Amino acid sequence: RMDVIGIGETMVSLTPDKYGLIRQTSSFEPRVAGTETNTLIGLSRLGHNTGFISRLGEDELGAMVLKELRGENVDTKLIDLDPYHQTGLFLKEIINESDVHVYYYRQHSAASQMTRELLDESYISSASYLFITGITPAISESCKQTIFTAINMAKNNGVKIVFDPNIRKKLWSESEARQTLIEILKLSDIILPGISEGQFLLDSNDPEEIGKKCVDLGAELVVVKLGENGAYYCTSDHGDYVPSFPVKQVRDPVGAGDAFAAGLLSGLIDELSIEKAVERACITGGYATTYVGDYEGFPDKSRLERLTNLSTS
Ligand code: CKP
Ligand code: MG
Repeated sequence: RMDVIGIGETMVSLTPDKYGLIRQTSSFEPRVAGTETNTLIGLSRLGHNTGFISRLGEDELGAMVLKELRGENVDTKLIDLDPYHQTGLFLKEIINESDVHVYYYRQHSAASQMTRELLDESYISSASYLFITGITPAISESCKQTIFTAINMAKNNGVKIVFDPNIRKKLWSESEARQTLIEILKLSDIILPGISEGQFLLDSNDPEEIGKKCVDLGAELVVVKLGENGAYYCTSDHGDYVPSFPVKQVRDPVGAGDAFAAGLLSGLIDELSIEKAVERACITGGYATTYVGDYEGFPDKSRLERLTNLSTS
């Protein structure tokens, strides 16, 4: 049995070995990155069973992604290899901790060629949660169709839909993004927006109002990410704020949202109360920013235990 299955695109990212403009670097560090696998890796490190549905180029970068996912215990059975299209790539420029830029080289990538034929209903139905983000439907028309088909398969089998809007304006037009993501919001059981995403999709920057609007659209749980201010969560009958995990030095904020999703789902799978699960999300999300790399700093079980004791003592 699977706990969480994700669908999306995982790429290789190249980051200059020191802070500054890309043009000034003399060497890059290669890493593996992609929002869905970041979250799945976070969950696997916490002892949960995860699987990823995707397409990779049959090339060296694809081999690197596969090796990494297998090393992190993410099931790769439903990753297709494409002999005609390449694995996506992006450059990550860190000027300083609060000024980070991402440049994609992912057009016509192997993942963008994903079609719904890749989906296997029995695989999806074996999971408790299907983790979706707003990046996959932005990659291509066939990826968008694949996402909606996967959501249907999940819904037909009682698998809960967890949705992180992750809006990437570099990948599609604002109007298409808004229309598609609102459609997915309506199909989601758990929604994890940030404030800017609430503003873009629901015309509000108030966490409580964003939460209420998502619940009105049908979500059973909404957790609004507030960065250094923690998070606000709500269901149809209860809502509250949870403080952030204190972080001494942020090194790279990219991936914090994915770590947050991993912590939350881990807490729910472990049957913690919603409040405790959101606390876990704040710990994993905050801690992840102290490492360079999208998921490198995600805690494993024993580190999470130590961090949890720290945050409650
Ligand atoms: O919202 P986050 O900073 O948690 O997401 C980061 C990921 O998938 C990163 O790994 C990158 O590859 C991406 O989002 C993306 O496609 O932008
Ligand atoms: Mg995000």
